[in-house]
Amino acid sequence: MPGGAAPSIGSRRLLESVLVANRGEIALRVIRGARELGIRTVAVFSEPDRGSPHVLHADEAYPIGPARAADSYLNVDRLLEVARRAGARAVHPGYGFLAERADFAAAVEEAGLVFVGPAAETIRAMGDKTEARNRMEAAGVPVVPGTSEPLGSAREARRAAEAVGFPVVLKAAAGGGGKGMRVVERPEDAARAFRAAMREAEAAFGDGRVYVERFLERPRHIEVQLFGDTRGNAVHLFERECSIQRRHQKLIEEAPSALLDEDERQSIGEAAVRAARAVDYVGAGTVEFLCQDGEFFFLEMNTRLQVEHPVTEMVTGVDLVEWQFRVAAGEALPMRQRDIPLVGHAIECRITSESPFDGFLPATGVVNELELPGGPGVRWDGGIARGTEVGLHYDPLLGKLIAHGADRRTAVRRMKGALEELTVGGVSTSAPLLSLIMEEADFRAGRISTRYLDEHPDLFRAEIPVATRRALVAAAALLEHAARPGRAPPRIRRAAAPLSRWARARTASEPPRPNGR
Ligand code: MV4
Repeated sequence: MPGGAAPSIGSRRLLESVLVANRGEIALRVIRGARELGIRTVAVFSEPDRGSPHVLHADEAYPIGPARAADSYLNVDRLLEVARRAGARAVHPGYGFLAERADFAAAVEEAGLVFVGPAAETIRAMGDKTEARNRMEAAGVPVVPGTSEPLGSAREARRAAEAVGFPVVLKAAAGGGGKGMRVVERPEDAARAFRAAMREAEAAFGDGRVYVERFLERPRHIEVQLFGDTRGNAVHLFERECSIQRRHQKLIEEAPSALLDEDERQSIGEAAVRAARAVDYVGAGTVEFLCQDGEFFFLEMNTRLQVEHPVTEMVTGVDLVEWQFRVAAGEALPMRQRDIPLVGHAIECRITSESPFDGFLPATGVVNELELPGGPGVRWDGGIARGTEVGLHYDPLLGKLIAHGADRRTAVRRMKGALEELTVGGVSTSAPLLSLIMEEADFRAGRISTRYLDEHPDLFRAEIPVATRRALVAAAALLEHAARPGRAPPRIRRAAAPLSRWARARTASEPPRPNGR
């Protein structure tokens, strides 16, 4: 096996250059991975992204249109035209946008370029959730009890639901990621729910096929990172716990899961490898499982690198983007299963432009201040810089904080510190909520499920809206100091926590403190 060696002569030519068909933090991550291998990088950007970090750090960058994603990052013809003009040999889709569009993968291959990802046919097959279920079941991967074919009628829906046992969930065959799900508690509701689910699926995906699964009421979401190559090898890189999410948007991810023992870890990993082999998987992929009462069930296979891949990188030491490029160049996987280590614990917090204490309202603005944390085990994967304009055209993900430590407690402590150090000025972010979660007792004890946020309303209740709180804290500090000139300024650090901007606010006359605080 090549293990760490440079790509062979042939491969090196094949992947001499790559077009990165994405923006923000993932574009930058892919550029960094390409740089490790000496691959020339070609970035693309929409009008508002002209000055973005991913544009700055690529070897070349080309404009592809206005802000609207449909007119820029999703414009396949334009992307392929740039690839041709720049002489790129490969296309990396990142995640989101075109990453799981089988027609895009096919168009890239037809243009004579290498798609850094699985075969178009694999993307298509796994995009059809009933086909995915059937192929996994045939491969001996446990699936949630349910129907293997889409339902033909409301009458059939009720019969199927009764056979599976209530509660059930109706899902769109073309769906995924929670879109178009409908929970049904009683037989008499099945027909109406079926008709509604079909209409919704038709409207959302242009494909009204709906199937039924038994509804697991308090599951955990555990997913396994897998990797395959073109030579028939497949391995897993252990699991990630992704239960803490809101409306199917993950907030916090960890590796490994605090709730699996070694036997469970091994069997879920082996199930994921069976899933990979069943579809001759090439490249980076993820198998999602729902876990409840010591059982796990296949949910979906995601045919892309995922946002939360860094926690896997931190515990295995593997550069997953590097592996993607090597596999795309036709190399064998750099490691065998038994040589892949699992060291310590890693946590990722997603820093999004949202106001968590105002119902997660999308936040906009100009990043006018940016201080990034450091220290042992702390990593920042971001796509913003001072001056970046955050609008409403794209995903709210600004970047990710990742903390690694010898054990979960250490990782949590480091994450808490990193969140306190992080300053993003000018745009509200998820950071203050994440900071509260790092101190919450159930989270600290690993008592988490997909219902975690619903079951902890106090995380939101105590909070005055961020902007108001900042203003109040600052005003109080100034007033108190003005009333007592010559005295030590007020200790506002604790009152302002976890809002680190004000935690570190100083008045002009404050004398320096010996410990730097
Ligand atoms: C389920 C489920 C319970 N039972 N399927 C939501 C996202 C999509 N990938 C599948 N989802 C679910 N499917 C059965 N049979 C509960 C969810 C679910 C969920 C899954 C993972 C993470 C968070 C979730 C939040 C709500 C519901």
